[in-house]
Amino acid sequence: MRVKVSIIGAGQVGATAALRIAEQDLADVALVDVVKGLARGKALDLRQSAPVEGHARRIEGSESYRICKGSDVVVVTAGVARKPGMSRDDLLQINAKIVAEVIENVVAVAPEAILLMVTNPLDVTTYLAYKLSGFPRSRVFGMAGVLDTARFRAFIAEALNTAPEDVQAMVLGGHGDTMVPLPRYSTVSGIPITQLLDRKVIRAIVQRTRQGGAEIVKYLKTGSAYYAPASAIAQMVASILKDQKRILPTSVLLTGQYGLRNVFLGVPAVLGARGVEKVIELQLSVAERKALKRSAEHVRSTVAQLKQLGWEV
Ligand code: A3D
Repeated sequence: MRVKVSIIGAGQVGATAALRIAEQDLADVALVDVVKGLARGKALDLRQSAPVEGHARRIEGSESYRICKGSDVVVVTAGVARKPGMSRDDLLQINAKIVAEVIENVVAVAPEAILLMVTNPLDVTTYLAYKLSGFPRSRVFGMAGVLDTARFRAFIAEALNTAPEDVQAMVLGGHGDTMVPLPRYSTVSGIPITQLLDRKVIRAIVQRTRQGGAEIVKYLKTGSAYYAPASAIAQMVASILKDQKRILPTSVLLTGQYGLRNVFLGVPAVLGARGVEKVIELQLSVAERKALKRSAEHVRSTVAQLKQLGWEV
């Protein structure tokens, strides 16, 4: 049986995620974008790389959501990305409107799909998608933590001159400056990084991870990161479609875990065929718990802004 992933938004992140999903032979891909011809053109280009790349994935593009029918997973990347000097929250007003339109269309054609949100501000658009879709919490969640931990892992590997994939790490919290990288839960081939790097170096890496997105925006000027975000999307999609049950940091609706409820926040979650199958609760120090609470408050204040803008969510 063929599986299908729809990607809404055929921009930098969406198109690169389509490429990774097809080339990793994970699923057929349907790309949708509101800009006429964009998704069709990119899908056609991607299809023409198939003979050389050696996969037989079907890749379609359209302005119409009809091609999303029967999707197992829908990845939402539609929206505006940051420019230099902007925070992710600055995107709220415009991206909330886009996400609302997208969700209405997706629910109509793919009511059984799992929704993976990517549009920023991530934890807030995921909350909006959850409310508007009416889907259960296990089928609406957001990608951010896998990217944030990938950045953390890459910087640790560079500092130690070691293979990046041997570095495991954990980052909790909202996708923004209040994220909470956890050096205590970060290891290289099982060795805690606190035994390999001195405190000052770890502190600098934590800070660079927090600013990881902005550092790239500053260089690119006209947009934000997309290669690593697309890798993170593909990893989460793989865990779902192959029912791998990987434990990946995911923005999920908390229902009392970590002493928090009614807020989407990055926490370790088991991702499998049913979506979010379990949330893992880590033991946190007083400082870590406080930082996570601060992060939750930040996400809540952005949701409150959404309400002030007239959204009944
Ligand atoms: P970009 O290259 O501009 O692509 C966005 C695409 O969305 C464009 O092709 C638009 O035409 C399309 N679009 C806009 N409105 C609609 C609509 N109503 N329906 C369908 N398509 C529409 O941006 P990008 O791909 O670089 O980034 C996309 C989003 O992902 C932004 O909001 C980024 O901030 C966000 N992002 C999040 C992460 C996380 O880790 C959470 C990482 C990278 C990017």
